[in-house]
Formats: sequence, structure tokens, C-alpha cells
Amino acid sequence: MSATTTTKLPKDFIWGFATASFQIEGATDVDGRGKSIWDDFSKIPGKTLDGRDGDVATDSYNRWREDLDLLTQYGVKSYRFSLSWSRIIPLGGRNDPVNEAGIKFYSDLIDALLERGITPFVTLYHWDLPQALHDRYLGWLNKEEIVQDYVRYARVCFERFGDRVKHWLTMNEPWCISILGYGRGVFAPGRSSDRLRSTEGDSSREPWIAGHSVILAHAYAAKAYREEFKEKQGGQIGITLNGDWAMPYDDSPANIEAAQHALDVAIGWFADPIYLGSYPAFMKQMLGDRLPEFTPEELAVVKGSSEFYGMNTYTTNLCKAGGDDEFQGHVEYTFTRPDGTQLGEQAHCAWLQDYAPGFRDLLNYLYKRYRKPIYVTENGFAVKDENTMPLEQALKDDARVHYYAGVTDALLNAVNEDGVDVRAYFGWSLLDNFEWADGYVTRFGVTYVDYDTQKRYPKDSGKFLSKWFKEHIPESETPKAATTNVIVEAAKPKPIVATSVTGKSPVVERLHIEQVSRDGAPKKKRKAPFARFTAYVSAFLGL
Ligand code: PNW
Repeated sequence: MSATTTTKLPKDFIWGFATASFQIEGATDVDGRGKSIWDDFSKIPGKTLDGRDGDVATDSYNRWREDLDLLTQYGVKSYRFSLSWSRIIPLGGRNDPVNEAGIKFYSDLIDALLERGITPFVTLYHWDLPQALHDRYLGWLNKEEIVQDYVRYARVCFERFGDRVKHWLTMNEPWCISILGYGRGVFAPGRSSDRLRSTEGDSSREPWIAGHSVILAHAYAAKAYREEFKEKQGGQIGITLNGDWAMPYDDSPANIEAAQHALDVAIGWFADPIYLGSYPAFMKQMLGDRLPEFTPEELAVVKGSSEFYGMNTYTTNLCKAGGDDEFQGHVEYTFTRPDGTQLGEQAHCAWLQDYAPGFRDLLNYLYKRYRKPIYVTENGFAVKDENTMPLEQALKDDARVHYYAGVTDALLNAVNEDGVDVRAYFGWSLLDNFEWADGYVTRFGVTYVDYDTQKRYPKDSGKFLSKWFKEHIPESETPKAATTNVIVEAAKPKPIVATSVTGKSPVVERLHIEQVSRDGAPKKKRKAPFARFTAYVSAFLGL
């Protein structure tokens, strides 16, 4: 194999940008849409940092054609977006009517994407539960009701869009749904034991119940798809999980164990039952009878219910054993190394620093443990203070370019050096948008949105990714629409300097072994030292 091919991604590699309905659509009370749990929650004083809500967001319900123009300019192959359940079924339930105007909105969007040669990658649930289902029976806390209602909603989507949509994600980030919505109470519906935050909720029990329902709803919807639709529609279905890399703070056995516990709760809680067939032993030990159990029939539906691993990741946490936070597995997170240095550049939000080696380690860990093709469905960075910068300065988003330069390099190495089967990469996000409890203060977009005018301006990071993927996916597969109008003038990344690590993470070994080709047959290890050298030089020069 020649050097040029090994430094590239497979020709059918999918790349693009991601968004979510409530974060971009606005237009919350038009065309028959029912309320979601975020509608009123975001209006309660104190729930969002800037006190702003999702009523307008990036106005994408009205400006979606302009958004698709942007996607075309960036030359993406795919667009990941989510459907608003309460636009499609305003009251949400299995006996409630379907709203044809909601169906038409998404149907037109899907058609327009396909006309442009862009593959729709559709999330069914990105946190905007119909408010009526929360009012009726407390949403995810009521397994019997929510699973049936969600499966009916999913079925409507498969029936109405499945002729054109071939990539389905059932749920976005169950950990966030459960912990942030029912434990910490910072996301809708905002339930928590903290009575200063919420009058209702039990943070010791509800998150684990909600998570259990999310797993089952995902699994029964995937079963319906595979039994009733997959054969004639020919698509794929899976779940997408959040999870950041966990690195031991130092070499002490307690901290090495802590890093695994952090992964068990952040990722294994969902991935272990879905891919391996049981909750992690550590979670059973930590929670005892507060962790719900699957019946044997349920488990048979859950195990093997996701056809790929959907990975959302943003950062790496240094892990120290201790503390009483069950949501992190009794582990304390820090970005400060024992020598006092920072792991990487700090983002606008406290929980995120730029550390690309962790991205490669996480890919290796997930592939080794779960043995599924990986779709990176979200990854991105929020530049510190971007919200207060003048436009010209915000567009020169060097810190975000550095983040994406590091991550794309790590991606290439994971694929070509380590043999991890990664099939897709989506940057978060196409646009600055409603960043949940952060309101509009934290900007994750590769495109700047001026919220006064709703004008969109590509940032350097968007141009960087556009150029990088154009160069790293063999030409023949680039869709026509994407080749004609690509933004070519890309920003040059700063050189990627390897940050010193406090010792190799013991919970991951890079694969370097047992490489398996896409059809499952063992293949020879691809190793091209020259390719690695040229890739490094290219990255260094920003080519
Ligand atoms: C993800 N954390 O959320 C979501 O899927 C997106 O909707 C969101 O805009 C994006 O990441 C950026 O935040 C997360 O606290 C929210 O670790 C919070 C965390 C992680 C992911």
C-alpha cells in the first residue's frame, strides 16, 4: 500500500456537522408543535446562564435552506440533526395524533439534503421530551409508558422518513438525560434532591431509573426497526453515548482503578448492557438495589441492540479516587496535573480542555472493549470568551482550529496506525446555538451566528475541517455538490505539540494488534513509517 493511501481515511468515510432540534429550530409555537420539556424550563429564572430560552435559537425552522447552503459550502458528506418529537406528535403519546406539518418540515429537509448529495444522519431523541408526557406520567421515570410511547414515535419516523433516511440514532447521550435531568437537575426536567434547585426529585434513585428506561426505549425501537423496516429500507440503527477519556491522575493503584470506575459510570452504564449484556459490576456494587434490573426478556432485546458505537466526546479527565459523587463513580476530576500544569487549553465551559491524545486513547478503548464500528457523532470546542469578542476576532478561532487539528490527527492515527474501525466524524456544531443551561453564552459552532441579525459567518475552524476532510478522503467518493462549492481557503493550525503526560494510561493499550477489516476478516497490519512522517509534516505545516 502506498504512503498516500495509508495517510488517508477510507473512501466511504462519512464526515459532517451535527446539530439538535431544540438548539437551532426556534419557532416553538408554530405549525402545531407541542411543547417540549425545555420550552418552559429554559424560561424559569436561573435555569440558563443568560436567562435566554429556545424560542428563536438560530431560527433554523425558517432558515434551514440557508443552513443547507452552508453545509454545501463546507463540502460535508453528511448532516446529523435531530427530530423534535413534539413537532411530529405534539402530545407525544402512542394514541395521540400525528402532526402532518411537523412531518412535512422534516420530509422537505431530508429531500433537500439528498438533492444536495448530503446524507441525512438522524437522531430521534436529543433531549426535547414532549412536555405532555412529563405532565402525564413523569416521562423517563415511567418505564411502562415511556417505552411504548417512544417506540410508537420511532415507528412513525421510520414509516415516514425511512425510505430516505438510512442512518438512525435512537438517543443522544443517555448519561446527560439521566444525570443532568434527574440527578444534578441542571437540564430539563430539572429534578434533584437539592431543594434549592427543585421541589421534586430524588437524586439517589431517579437517574438510574431514567437511564434504565432510556436503554429499554432505545432497544425496543431498534427491535422494531430491525424487524419491520430494516430489510426493505436497508438502513442502520444505533445509539450515541457521551463519554470523555479518563486518565489516572498518577500511577497509584487507587487512581488507576478510579479511571476505570469513571469510565464504567460515564460509558459502561449504557454500553455494557447494550454491547455486552449486563450493567458494569462496579455500578451494581456502588448502587445495590437502586440499580434497576432487566428481566431476561428485556435483556435479550437490549443486548446487541446497537449496530455501531455512536461516540460523542469532548475532553479527557484526570481521575483521582475519592469523593461521594456517584455520577462520576466516586471519582474526582481535574485538569491540573500533579506538577501543577494544565492538561490543555481551557474552553469557555469549565468541563472542557483540549487534549487530543485522549481522543485516540478513547477510540482504542471503545473498539477493543465493544468491537463495533465507531461513528464519532459529536466532537468540538467552545473558545473562551468568544461571546464577547468582535466578529472578526471570533472568526479567527485559533483555539478551535488547534483542537480540531489535534483531533483529526488523532483520528487518522487511530484508523491507520491502531486499526480502529472509525466510519464517521461529525463536528459539534454547524452553528453557534442554544447551549442548554449555558444559554447562548457558550459557542460551539464552526459558524458564527450573530443573534441580532441571525446572519451566519464561517469561522476558520469550519474552513479547516472542510479542507482537512477534502484532503483525507479519497476524491472519487466526494459528492458532486460538495466538490463544486467548497470553501478552500483554510486556516493553518498551530503545530501540534505533544503535551507531556503523567504516565501512560493503564486502562488502554493501543490496539496495534488483531486488526480486523470492515467485513470482519483479519487483515495484515498497515504500517507505513513514511506515511506517518508525511502526515506529521503535513499537520505541522497546516496542509
Ligand atoms: C453535548 N458535560 O452535551 C450535547 O449532545 C450537545 O447538545 C451539546 O450542545 C454539546 O455536547 C456541547 O455541550 C453535553 O457536562 C453537555 O460533560 C454537557 C456535558 C457533555 C456533553
